[in-house]
Amino acid sequence: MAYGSPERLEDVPAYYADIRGGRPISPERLEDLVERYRRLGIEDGSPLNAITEETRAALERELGIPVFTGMKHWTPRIADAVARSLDTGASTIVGLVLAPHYSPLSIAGYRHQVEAALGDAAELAFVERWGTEPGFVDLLADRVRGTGAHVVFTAHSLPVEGAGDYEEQLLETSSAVAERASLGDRWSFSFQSESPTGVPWLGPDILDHLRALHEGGVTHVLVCPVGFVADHLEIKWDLDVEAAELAQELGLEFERIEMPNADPRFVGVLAGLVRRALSVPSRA
Ligand code: FEC
Repeated sequence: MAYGSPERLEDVPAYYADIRGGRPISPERLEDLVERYRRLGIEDGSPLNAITEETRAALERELGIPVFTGMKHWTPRIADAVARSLDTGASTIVGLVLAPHYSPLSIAGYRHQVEAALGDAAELAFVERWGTEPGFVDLLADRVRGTGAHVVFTAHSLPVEGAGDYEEQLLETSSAVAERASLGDRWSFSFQSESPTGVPWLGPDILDHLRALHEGGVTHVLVCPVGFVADHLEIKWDLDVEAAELAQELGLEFERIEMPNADPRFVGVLAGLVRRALSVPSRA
């Protein structure tokens, strides 16, 4: 399962309405979102949907069992993926989200959609969190090892209220990667992509964090997102445009790691998670 992304600019209002789940939408926020998607180039195709399909197909080849995509906020819907899985006669379904860290405000929503569609038609083995999966930690460590830069690990922020132990999990992944890559103390963590919803969100935000690093004498930053696995709006806009522009203003050298996307090594990590879930169906 993945977050999902609009395929065309005309889809953005319906997509945003789905994310808001019936809560009001400000016309300015919608306009701003359409503009971000325009600049992301979705008129030529959504990077996230294409990468998700590539990952799905590679995982299916690797596992030799049917793999279906279900999107949280767009089509194909999670309910469609469950229906297609049941059509194969499956007695157990593995639920795997392309986001490593659990929170009641994020992964639980995917799980609810699967459970609602599945009922008791088959057994569910749901992989709830996998942020310290050794293969994933190794993959990220290989992308930051040897850098002369200060490494900033990032993840999507969430409203403080109800985030559970999300921040602890993110710090656990970040410190595991830092240790594996022998970064010493040349790393820190910040959140990104906060929305102005009128409630407090987890911080610090990456923009404030870059200013603080600059004031502290850091001159070169390598950003390593740990809470996302693919190139999408939050990477290609929030980091590659917004954060990069601020870094340029500050005179900070700014780089970002390549995302795992459908890298065969990453697909191997996902396959391992599915195999383990299938061998312990009582995790459901
Ligand atoms: O490329 C794309 O088209 C989709 C990129 C995308 C990903 C993503 C992942 C996460 N989100 C998470 C939490 C929230 C919360 C809100 C929220 C709002 C948005 C909006 C867009 C959007 N998110 Fe997202 N998210 C992506 C895109 N997200 C667009 C709406 C416009 C905006 O605010 O900028 C606030 C909802 C509200 O308004 O109440 C909360 C979390 C993740 C990482 C886990 C996951 O992938 O499921 C957490 C990718």
